[in-house]
Amino acid sequence: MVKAVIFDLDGVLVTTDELHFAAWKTLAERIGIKNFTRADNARQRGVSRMASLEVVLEKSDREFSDEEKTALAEEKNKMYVESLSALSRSDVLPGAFEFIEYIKSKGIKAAVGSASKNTPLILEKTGLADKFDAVSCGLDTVRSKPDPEVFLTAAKKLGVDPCRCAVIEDSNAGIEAAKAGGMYAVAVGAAEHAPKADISVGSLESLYKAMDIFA
Ligand code: B16
Ligand code: MG
Repeated sequence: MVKAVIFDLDGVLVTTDELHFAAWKTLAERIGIKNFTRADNARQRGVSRMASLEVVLEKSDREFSDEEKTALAEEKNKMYVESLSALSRSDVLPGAFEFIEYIKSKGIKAAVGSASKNTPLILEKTGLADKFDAVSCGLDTVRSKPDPEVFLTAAKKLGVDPCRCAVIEDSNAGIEAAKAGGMYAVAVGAAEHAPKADISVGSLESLYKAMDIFA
């Protein structure tokens, strides 16, 4: 039986995925890449900032030093964080608050497992900060999804055996990370057809509605 649910953040709980895309596209254009697409952006879902930068730089004909890469990642993050200033409760995806309340009412713990180093800021701005028993994010980890580190850290903080945790993810890398950690993997949204997922749903809202029917 599941004793904890670990929620991915970007694309599962909040709509920050569009803000990431806008900031990466602006950066890409600034360095002369005109054809940075949504398909490229899809490969950035769930992976770290530096791994996301590599997806952008693949489209450039020039080489970048480590120092330049660090500066580019900082430049993108500055734009992204500026765009987060307008973030509010209305950016929480439909069904998220309700689903968190639902699992808590069943005695199931809730945690966040996100690659983002901006997780504390995003949780604060969206009114989600006090909803979780534990938060594990890019600030706690050194390895990026599909490595299971971020989810295993969440399970450890919760004091729940990984095999009793379910992960809800919108990225293929995150689904692979959940399975690598021995957890149950629920794919939502963009990850709906992830091959390794245990179950797939269109959104957190549809998952919540399905639970509610059997409550
Ligand atoms: P940051 P998640 C991930 O969040 C994003 O999906 C991914 O696009 C981003 O590169 C990564 O966080 C790092 O974010 O630059 O804010 O540290 O889906 O794991 O919640
Ligand atoms: Mg995500």
